[in-house]
Amino acid sequence: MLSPMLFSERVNRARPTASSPPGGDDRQPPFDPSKERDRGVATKKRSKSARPPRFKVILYNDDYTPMEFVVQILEKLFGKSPSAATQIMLQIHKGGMGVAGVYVLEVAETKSAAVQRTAEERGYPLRCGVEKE
Ligand code: TYC
Repeated sequence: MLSPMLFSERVNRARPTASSPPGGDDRQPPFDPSKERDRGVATKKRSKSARPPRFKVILYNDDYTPMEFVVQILEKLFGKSPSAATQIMLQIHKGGMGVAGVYVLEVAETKSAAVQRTAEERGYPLRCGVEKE
């Protein structure tokens, strides 16, 4: 079976090379990627599959969860420094919600579940959710 031509091969073929017969009629017009669609060649950009969508893990404020516990969660589960964790906690406390971290979906959901479980174990009503970036 013929293997599909790589993008780079197309680029290289389209360029005249020293080995091309001089003045021969095998020369091709300059390579124009925007024309590729007409010839049915897949042109999907690599970057699309290389970067899956990201999801924010959101913490919500409440009146009962201790500030120190939220700071601990941000440090232990989200890898924040003590000062970053304190800033995020205060932002949630004053603004109602805040972003603990941004991850691919599976990681975001795992972290959110861990927050929920840890808070429940301690009897705190801390709520956590996942939102597409
Ligand atoms: N508002 C809480 C208090 O005054 C602290 C708190 C901060 C709770 C952030 C939840 O996600 C939260 N004890």
